[in-house]
Amino acid sequence: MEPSDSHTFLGLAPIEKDVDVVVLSLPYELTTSYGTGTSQGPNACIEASGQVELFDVDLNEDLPAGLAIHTAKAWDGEEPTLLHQLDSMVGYLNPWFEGDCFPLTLGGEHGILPPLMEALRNHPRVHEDLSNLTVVQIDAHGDLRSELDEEPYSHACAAARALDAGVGQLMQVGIRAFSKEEHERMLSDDRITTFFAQNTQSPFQGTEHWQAWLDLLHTVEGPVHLTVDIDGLDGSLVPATGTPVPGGLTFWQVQQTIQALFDAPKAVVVSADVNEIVPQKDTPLTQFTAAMIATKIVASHAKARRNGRWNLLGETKGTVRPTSMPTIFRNSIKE
Ligand SMILES: [Mn+2]
Repeated sequence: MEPSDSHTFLGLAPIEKDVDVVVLSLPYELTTSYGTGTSQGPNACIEASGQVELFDVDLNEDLPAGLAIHTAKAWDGEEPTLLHQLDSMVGYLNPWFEGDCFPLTLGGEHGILPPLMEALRNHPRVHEDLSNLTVVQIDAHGDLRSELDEEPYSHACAAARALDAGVGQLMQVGIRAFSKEEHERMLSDDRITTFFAQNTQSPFQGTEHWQAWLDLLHTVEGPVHLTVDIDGLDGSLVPATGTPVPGGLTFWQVQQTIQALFDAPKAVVVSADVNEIVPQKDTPLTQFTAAMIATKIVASHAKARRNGRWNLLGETKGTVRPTSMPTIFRNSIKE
């Protein structure tokens, strides 16, 4: 499959000016530990989205449902070091995090989360203080390691770095592969709430645990970022992802999570990402599953907007936005 920028999300006609939803691509791959191919993931997902049904039964309308959805040109990723890449991702994301549109970012490995946090820090609803932000994480892994192979910005550390950046609350679900260090952090850091797959997927008490998760989402307040590592789904649904893991969430549990979060009366989901997408070659199942999730996110945003729970902050700035090259990550390392 040749990467190309010729596809648009959902196969929609390109738009020229006002943007309600932007689909951003971070084809970033540095530290995926097992599989390879996350750098092709965003494009494969966008291509697969052309086959997704536009009607969403919960929205009761066809997408784009009156929204102008812009598929932005992918981040080019041409930087000499990891820290340059992280800064460059922030520079790519920043102009879309000004509150005038809803950014949906496709990855790329989960290492895109720290740059997303830096872009969110400047979001007008976050007020330069990430303690105002809740991150909801669907994942097989805790991503709470302090480092992996001596690399603190590994995908296996993404959630730990988000907390280090100052995130107020981290709510995790689907979690079933983690180290002792991560488990201890889950139990000791009172900003973290973890719902383990061992409980939510139990054939006996699973329903109770699942309902408790949905009830928790209903209570979320303030700005939220939703990060969906597709390996949170059962590995049978996403066999090509970097690290497929058995025993995961069903497709419907992920849909319910998205719906419950966007429906939470006191929360505003300000951005979302779907990551660890890898194009599958024998069948497009992995990228199609990712595209279905991305589409559900956009439909749920459309519904929140229709219900008056997402208001434009400032004037929309069109489709062409200059990137920049901040020095946040490079400056964070003291030699
Ligand atoms: Mn992850």
